[in-house]
Amino acid sequence: MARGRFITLEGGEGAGKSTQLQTVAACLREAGVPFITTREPGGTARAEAIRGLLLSADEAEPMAAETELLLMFAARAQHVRHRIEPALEAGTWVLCDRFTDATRAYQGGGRGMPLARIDALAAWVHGDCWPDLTVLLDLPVAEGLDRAAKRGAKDRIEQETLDFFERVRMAYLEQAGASPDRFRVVDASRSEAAVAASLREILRPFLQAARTHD
Ligand code: T5A
Repeated sequence: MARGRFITLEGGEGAGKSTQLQTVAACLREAGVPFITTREPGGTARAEAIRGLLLSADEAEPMAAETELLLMFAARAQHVRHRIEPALEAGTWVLCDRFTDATRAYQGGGRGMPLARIDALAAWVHGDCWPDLTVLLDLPVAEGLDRAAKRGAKDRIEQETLDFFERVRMAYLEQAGASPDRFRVVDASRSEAAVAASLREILRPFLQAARTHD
């Protein structure tokens, strides 16, 4: 049986990942591809519990950058072992809201943790289980934060500074530039419909190539 394909959506706060995950899901459904949707941090019961730790603010004991990085990978280890790998092995496609590229952008670019350390953790936790396709929804930081703010209270990471999110954006764009075969960058400042149309354009040849290779 052919291994499933692994697709991730990435981007800064409020970029529209959750919204556009539905577009990708609709494309896969129309193509008759078996798939699951999931997210990081999270995706399994234990990983969702770790997400709770990561996103809740506690001013009495601020989270150390090292703790944050290790918790991201602790959640990812559960997710990869119990959800992502079993699905891919069963021929099911995995559509995931964020993965290790987010760690490179947020903990690497945003927090300034050494990329070599992040890459070593990634190699340990998920080996060569990297996405086959990553769509980066890119938009100016202020626009994304405005959109996210309309949704309500900010979580711990959303309380970061504008500079932090500018570094995250730059780190994402650098990663996309360094891996052009895997990344597609989409201008996410346009309407939901325009962004959805771009995603459909990206997925058409990807689905065709997957059919040819299987
Ligand atoms: N994190 C995560 C790390 O630091 N390291 C890691 O390794 C990982 C995996 C997770 C947090 O953890 C951090 C990153 C995050 O800070 P999250 O919930 O996954 O949190 O991520 P968020 O970015 O916070 O998710 P958001 O829900 O804020 O962003 P989305 O999913 O990109 O945006 P979405 O689709 O919910 O849209 C936000 C709002 O904008 C509207 C939507 O209707 C919604 O109201 N919208 C648009 N408005 C106008 N035009 C468009 N084109 C729009 N598209 C959506």
